[in-house]
Amino acid sequence: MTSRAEHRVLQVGPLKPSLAQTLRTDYDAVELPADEPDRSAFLAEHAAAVTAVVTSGRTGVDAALMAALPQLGAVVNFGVGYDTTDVDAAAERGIGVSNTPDVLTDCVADTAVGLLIDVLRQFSAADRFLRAGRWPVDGNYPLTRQVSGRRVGILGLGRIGSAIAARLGAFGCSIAYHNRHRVEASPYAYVGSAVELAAGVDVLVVAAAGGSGTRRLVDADVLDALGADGYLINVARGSVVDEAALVERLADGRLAGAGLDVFAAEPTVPAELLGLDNVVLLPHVGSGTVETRAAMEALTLRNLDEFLSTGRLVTPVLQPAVRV
Ligand code: 8YV
Repeated sequence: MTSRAEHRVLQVGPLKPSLAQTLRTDYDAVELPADEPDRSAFLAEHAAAVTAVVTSGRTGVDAALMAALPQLGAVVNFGVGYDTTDVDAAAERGIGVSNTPDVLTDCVADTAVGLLIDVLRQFSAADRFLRAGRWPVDGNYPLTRQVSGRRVGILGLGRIGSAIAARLGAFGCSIAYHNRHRVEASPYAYVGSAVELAAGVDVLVVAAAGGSGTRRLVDADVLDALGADGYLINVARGSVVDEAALVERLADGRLAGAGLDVFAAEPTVPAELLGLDNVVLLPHVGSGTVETRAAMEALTLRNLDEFLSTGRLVTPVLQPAVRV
């Protein structure tokens, strides 16, 4: 057992303001400056004492920063996705990594379904049409596509993918999925590749974890298999999709539409998408409700507390090595 007094907590990257405040006041945390030369001077002063980092999926901790923190024992990540933290480097150094699973599943699944309905029924575009005064001038809004009963493919049948599938089941949608491994207890049809999955559905929903294993899993071939009547929904990470190939196909009609909460280089969104009515674009708000963000904050602090008092993590991606 260690005491809090032996620990220095480091905040890396921006965090929810109430979480950052708690870290400062209750944990005496320090914050890593974003840029050089402040960062080097800061590390010269504090690096040797840092045992725990609190960060988010937006920033993460790379191998170079881990190497600069010789006593680092845990990276506590606010968010379920941890692709910005180098977990292999953490494993080599015996550094634990935690995330915030489960508490955000419902909100992210709700977002996926909301995007799916919006893009097929064009509610956001119809809202713009009405506000622009076009209803009395142009008449009825053009017909859109039915949601209920559609064939949906889920790419990544983890917690969030399963929650999306359960919701869409209530819409009478038929569900198939592709995943790294077949999910034995799943009632849904397993398909052996992303291309095959895309070829057999009307809507492909990306719910796979980000990182090197899924980079551009949805490539030009997958998008072409989805085809001119197909829709793509992405609530996972922009890195899972070949964004340039997606933009081209949305612009020239080789894909019917897309609902996107995530992008390859957030907060930058390809300018070509902004003028298209067949896309719904959200600024990465999947987990962004008062309730869910409070639960994520509480779980982040539970992980930090557990690490500071026992050296273990509550929701580990990787437990810290036991130090003797
Ligand atoms: C957060 C997310 O917005 O949990 C995730 O992986 O992408 C979102 O819930 C993000 O991590 C906060 O930085």
